[in-house]
Amino acid sequence: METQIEIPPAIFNTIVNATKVAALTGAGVSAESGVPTFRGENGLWRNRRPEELASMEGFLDDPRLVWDWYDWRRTTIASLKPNDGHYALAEMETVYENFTLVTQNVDGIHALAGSRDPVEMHGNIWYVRCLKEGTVMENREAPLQRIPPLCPKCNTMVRPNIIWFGEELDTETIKRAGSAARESEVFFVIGTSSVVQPAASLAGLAQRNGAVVVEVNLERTPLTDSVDLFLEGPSGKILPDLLRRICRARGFDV
Ligand code: BV8
Repeated sequence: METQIEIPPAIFNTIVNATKVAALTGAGVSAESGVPTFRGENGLWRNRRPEELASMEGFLDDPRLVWDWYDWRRTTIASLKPNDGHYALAEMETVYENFTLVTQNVDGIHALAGSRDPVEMHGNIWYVRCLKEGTVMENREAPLQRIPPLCPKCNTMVRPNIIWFGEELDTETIKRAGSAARESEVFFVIGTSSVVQPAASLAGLAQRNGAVVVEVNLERTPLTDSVDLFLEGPSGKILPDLLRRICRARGFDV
């Protein structure tokens, strides 16, 4: 049964007729696949907060504990599948002439659903980086054979190739995310609490450059008061329904 999402006609026309569209996703888009979110009721792990674990000081203080956390997350994620929200976002790449997916998620599930080249702002949990040489390697062991894992080339400990709190994002990634937001006519913000910077500033950047900003979330966030349209509900329901309505309005028989 379709969700009853009310969209003002002027905004709906912009969404239907846009050529340049971008979306920013957070942990909420993977929640319906079973991936724990960060700040929800299950956002704690062994009574530690993500901000403590996902940081260089946390890692250097106890690399085994931090690798246990990542191993637990990797092993959890390895068995999970994309949900209909991921698939709808992948399909938007064919519906819109120019669609860019920007994600804060490190779970790699957008690519599994068919998103061709997601901008992974915070890295990817399936890649590790040698602390000595900086080499980035794919590592999909779940669970890890050894904790902490070592570089196969030089035997030095590796870290997750993920951006931790207090660490700078990759300049190319910031550039891609920034131009996608600046150039978009419609900017979706989906399943994120919109507290982590610099990702949380992308919606404002898009809006200042003329984009209609559409937020999809189970609940209101610090961004909600400033968006053009707030669609309250699960992204795994709302996104497929919205995509069907866009395609119908364009005359496709879906
Ligand atoms: C940097 C990798 C600077 C780890 C992550 C400016 C102001 C204030 C603070 C700062 C600032 N600039 C920098 C900071 C500090 C910090 C920051 O933003 N802190 C926050 C906590 C205030 N930022 C940084 O440190 C960044 N670095 O800016 O460096 C710098 C400059 C020069 C020199 C040196 C440094 C780096 C940030 C990256 C941190 N890494 N992840 C890992 O994943 O292991 S962030 C982490 O939070 C995840 O990536 C996660 O994606 C991200 C954001 O969380 P959300 O995705 O939003 O998830 P959350 O659980 O919070 O919310 C889920 C939402 O979904 C909820 O709203 C819920 O209602 C909704 N939902 C749930 N189910 C559904 C749903 N919605 C729809 N459908 C559903 N079914």
